Amino acid sequence: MKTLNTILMAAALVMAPAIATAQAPVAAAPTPAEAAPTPPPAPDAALAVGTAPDAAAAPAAPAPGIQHAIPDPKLGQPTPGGWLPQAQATSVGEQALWMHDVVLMPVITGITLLVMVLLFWVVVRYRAKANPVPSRTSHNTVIEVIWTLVPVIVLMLIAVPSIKLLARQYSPPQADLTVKVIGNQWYWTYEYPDNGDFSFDSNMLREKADLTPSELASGARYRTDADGPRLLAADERLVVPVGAVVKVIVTSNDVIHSFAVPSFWTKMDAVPGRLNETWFQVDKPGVYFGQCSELCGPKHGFMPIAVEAVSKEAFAQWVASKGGTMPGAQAPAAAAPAAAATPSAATN
Ligand SMILES: [Cu+2]
Repeated sequence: MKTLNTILMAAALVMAPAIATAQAPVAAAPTPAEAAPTPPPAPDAALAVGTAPDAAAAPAAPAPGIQHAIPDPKLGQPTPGGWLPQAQATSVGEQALWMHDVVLMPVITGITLLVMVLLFWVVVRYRAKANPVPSRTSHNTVIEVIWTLVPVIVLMLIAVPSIKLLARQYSPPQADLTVKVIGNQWYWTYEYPDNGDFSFDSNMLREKADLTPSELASGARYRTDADGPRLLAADERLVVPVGAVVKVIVTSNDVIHSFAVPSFWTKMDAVPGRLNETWFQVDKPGVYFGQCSELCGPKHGFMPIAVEAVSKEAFAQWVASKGGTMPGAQAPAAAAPAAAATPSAATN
């Protein structure tokens, strides 16, 4: 299938030299309109690889892409002046945030205050001036039992919700969709093995001011507010169906990267030669941003992650526009009404 795709891709490239730039999608609209709010869907279509296995060299007519959502500044991205964890978009994230806010922070605060008060009391009460003849006490069984048992009890109380959370994070439910995430210096590659094994690269969108005049003249794409915040917007988003359990297989082509999306409470190292697994289930449609979180070279800070959760119908349409298929659908042409065929219709 991979070889076939490569052959079809090569044929398409020979026939249409205009789409030969595989990495950086060519913007369809050459006019650099200042505030074009919606990125043209054409680059998706232009990059679609041939899909029907029995189709001859002729590239299949690409399905139309989807209207990508405009990110909500309060959801799935950092807020100006914010110093608390981002609002969570997954139930695991909510559980983890509860663990942080309700269990860990109060316990840490309480212990710190108690130790501070005790220290202060000892310094004042047992200072040398007030005690010319020092006490020769060296053991107190009651106190020793208390200061051993109380920390043990506190740790055991924390362990119960902590291990529950850990187990939930690392024993995922039955997956509705598998996505393979591959880190590269310095961009991400996303593969959809359940959907005809199509794949694409996701690069950071640069600011208009950072483009050279010749890039601007050739219609190169730059970031607009509809794409997302500066340094977080990507030219291609990792699109997933809302409510579906997404299994994420994480690996790398070169050095160690890390796939991290703060609003999912998801972070998994991408290690060359190794397949790591994590999962998420987004409850709300929207665009969620993350970044590579393992120092991976000079452009480590410029390989953002943009995840878009869409309806099942929009996901099927997006998959078709990428040249993929929905599980159960026979041919890409039948992908349009494929929502019913998705196994992901189960939960939520
Ligand atoms: Cu990286």
